[in-house]
Amino acid sequence: MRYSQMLIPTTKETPAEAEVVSHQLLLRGGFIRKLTSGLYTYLPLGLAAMQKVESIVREEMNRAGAQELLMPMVQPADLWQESGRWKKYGPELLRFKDRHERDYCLGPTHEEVVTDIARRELHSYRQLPMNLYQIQTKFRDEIRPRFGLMRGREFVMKDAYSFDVSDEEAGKSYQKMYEAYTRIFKRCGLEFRPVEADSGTIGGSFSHEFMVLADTGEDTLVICKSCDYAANVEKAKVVPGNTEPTDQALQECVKVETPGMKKVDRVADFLGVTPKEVIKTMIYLADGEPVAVLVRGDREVQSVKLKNLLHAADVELAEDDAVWKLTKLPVGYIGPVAIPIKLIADQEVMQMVNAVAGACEKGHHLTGVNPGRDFTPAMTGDLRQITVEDPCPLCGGTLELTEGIEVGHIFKLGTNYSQALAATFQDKEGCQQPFVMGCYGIGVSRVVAAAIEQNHDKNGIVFPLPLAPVQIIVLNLSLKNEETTAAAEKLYMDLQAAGLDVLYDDRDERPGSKFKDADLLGIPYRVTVGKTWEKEGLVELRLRRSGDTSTIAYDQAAVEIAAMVRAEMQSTEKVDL
Ligand code: 9G3
Repeated sequence: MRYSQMLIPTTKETPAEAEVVSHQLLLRGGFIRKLTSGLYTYLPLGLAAMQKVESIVREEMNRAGAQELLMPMVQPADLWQESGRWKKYGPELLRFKDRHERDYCLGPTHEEVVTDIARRELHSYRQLPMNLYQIQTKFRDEIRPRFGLMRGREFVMKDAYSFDVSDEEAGKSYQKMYEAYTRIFKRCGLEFRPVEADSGTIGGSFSHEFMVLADTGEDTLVICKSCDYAANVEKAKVVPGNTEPTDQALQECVKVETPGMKKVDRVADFLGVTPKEVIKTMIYLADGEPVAVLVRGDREVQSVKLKNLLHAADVELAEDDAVWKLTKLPVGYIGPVAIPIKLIADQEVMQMVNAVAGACEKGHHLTGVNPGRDFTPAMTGDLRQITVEDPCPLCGGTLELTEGIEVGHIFKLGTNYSQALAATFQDKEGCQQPFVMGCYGIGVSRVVAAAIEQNHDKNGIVFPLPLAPVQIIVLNLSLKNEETTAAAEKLYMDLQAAGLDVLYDDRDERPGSKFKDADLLGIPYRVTVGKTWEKEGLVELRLRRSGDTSTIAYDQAAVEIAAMVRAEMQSTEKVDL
């Protein structure tokens, strides 16, 4: 490709709306342009980078025995009515009517459509296992699209769906996808961790997220320094501390005046205890119902754990005025004793002895509160946010918290969708059985952004070679000099003939701005044809990641550089699990 003829509108300034580095660099590098909120055009180099991700995904999915198909993006409402999800989703599901007034939605995912294919075309256990996948544009009407390709409303997803005769066989399909994902993200040159995840509302009983570690990730992970345990904090189980039963005598439960003391720390200070000895009572709305959630004073509630324990579709912390309106309880003085609403306690609270808690009376707290004697929760469970002080649930080692960008998510679906859509196959005994399914997603466009989050420096992107839109850029620094230009052009043609993706910078620009653009675009290999060639017949090679530069005799350059690029590509393709 000749730079002078390409649409690569690089810019020096950083657009104000771009908050994260990948969004800034994708805009500055002329890789994407915003059409409107959450909708982006992939300009030529942006599309080329995304297609590198797609081809790695396609190779590994095919290697795993999956078959590629392409389903419609527009989906008829009746399939979603059959699965019961038409009403389940709010405005995030973009719905519309066609000219015949029939209801449709833009596909945010394709469980219903693929299950409909299965029920029509898969009839016998002999046809199983089967894994069908597509790489396709999805639409989810996010309320606040931001971070460019990281959270767009329209995005490119690889979504795969497996069909098996039994849970055991479905486990094998799941494992195959787990391994394929590991290969995919390794080949993309990403530092990632598979983590146990909360399977959320799609009802699967088991799932793993694949997280690219990066500070701007929207998910918080807990990872162990000693073993390969990793989990989304929404799911990470807390090992109950083995607090030996204290021999403390149980005090009487006494009401004390705590005027204006609403916060745990203030009450603890005022009463001369630590927050660890205070029971914190938070009022949540679980599907609209108020519940009182108890955690130790120095802990935080993990709301996804609460949601899962209550099997609620939605839980949220009640605003202060809602608390008063719904419960007539004085915010800041709420406690578990004689409270007129459902009590849910974190397991740790039940070990507390002689604790402080709100008295459910303005300006008053209780001391000497003992769980089991003074209150009995309707439910107890692991509800609190894990901390780095907690031991690794697997090996007891030290935990650390880090941010991650979810680039993949795989789920065991069981028979949720096959039962809802009466999608069955005939088993060995001739009986009709519902397919046991799994579904597997990769955010293809998000992988490009995540790769940039993890691979950039002050000069711009540092593409991992497998994802680079072009592998080499050839800079001609003496455009006016016919010999130099002829040499540069020949080198460009030879490198292209060697099968490499080459960008030839033939623009009439100063060397400095060519160097800046090559760095900004993150192109792994930069070859310069200029003075050094004119004087000594040498070209300069510079590696973007390390900054290492070397000179190569012109007539060896194409062969040597092609060999280097091929060698590096092969090393990324050889992935041992
Ligand atoms: C919707 C809307 C948004 C959604 C969904 C449905 C997420 C929805 C979960 C999945 C699960 C897997 C197959 C590929 C991998 C992910 N957001 N999910 O089902 F209607 Cl508006 O999509 N699907």
